[in-house]
Amino acid sequence: MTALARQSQTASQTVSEAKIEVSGETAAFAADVIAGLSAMPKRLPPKYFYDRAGSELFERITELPEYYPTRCEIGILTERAQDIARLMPVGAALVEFGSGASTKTRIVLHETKSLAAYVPVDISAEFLRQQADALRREFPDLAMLPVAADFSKPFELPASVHELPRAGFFPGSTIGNFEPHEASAFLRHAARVLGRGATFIVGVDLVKDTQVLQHAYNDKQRVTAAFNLNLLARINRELGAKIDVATFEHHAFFNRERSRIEMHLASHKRQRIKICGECIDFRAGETIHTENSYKYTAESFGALARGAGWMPMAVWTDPKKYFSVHVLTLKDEPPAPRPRPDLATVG
Ligand code: AVJ
Repeated sequence: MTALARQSQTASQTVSEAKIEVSGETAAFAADVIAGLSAMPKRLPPKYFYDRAGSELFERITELPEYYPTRCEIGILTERAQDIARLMPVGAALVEFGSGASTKTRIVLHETKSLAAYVPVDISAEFLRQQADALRREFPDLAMLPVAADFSKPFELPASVHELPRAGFFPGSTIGNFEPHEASAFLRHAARVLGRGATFIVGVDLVKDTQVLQHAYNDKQRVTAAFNLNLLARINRELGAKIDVATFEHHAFFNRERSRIEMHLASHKRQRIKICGECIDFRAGETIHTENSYKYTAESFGALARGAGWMPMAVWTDPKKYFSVHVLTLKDEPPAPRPRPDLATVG
């Protein structure tokens, strides 16, 4: 084979691998959408909010006057940066679960001079690489070891941090997207990843006045509505559906009994939509449940963490007590995965 032929073969292989990758992601999206919309009640996983358009809308949400979590958490981290630095194991690797643009991490990195490495874990490989390059320029003395992975599933830490003590960072109250039992399973998983002696810093949104909560998810400029409706626009863009987005409406309310904000997309009318050849019927007013955002008290989250094998060391809040940052540590062995209730063989 000539060098040129070999070269072109490599090129076409790369292209077809890229295609497989893309169609694999789209196929997974299609399967999750069909499964969710065939379920009763209808639902869609919130992780699909964050395509390019959705990520930009989320950035705008964080700047809204009604959306207090981001401002409150940045305030707490800035105020407590020195305390955080003191609580970190010396020479530790800081592992961030779902790092995004690492905006909040920079506050910690600037203050914690004793860190040896930063391991941002994010599902978006391309964005992760760009962010790591920027961080390398800003923090030339810190080893930047990005890991492209779904942080909620098991993943391997880079070999070069195997011998280092670890600290974890999980800001933004992303933990509120999990059902409480899933949040507990995630905290156990994080304990296994971080290991003995680890410190874990977790941002958690707090239960508060219902009006404040509801306004944060029903902003005047309707950016949150656009963020929610973008899920349908994304289905149209990526799965070639023809959903009339204007026939759906953003609903967000605080479910006090379950202590969570629920977001839904409600169909104004009875209608049938078609996605990848599948027909989905809506009754007038029927909703798609698109997100839960659980709110905890400082005590209820502490109890959840303790139940998952962590020791609560400190909890900080903003002056209005809208948001909390928890510091957890792992004293003993990381917990073994909780045994699943097996179906006993009868007979
Ligand atoms: C990023 C999941 C924490 O629940 O407040 C913001 C997402 N949804 N507005 C949240 C969100 C609607 C956000 N989290």
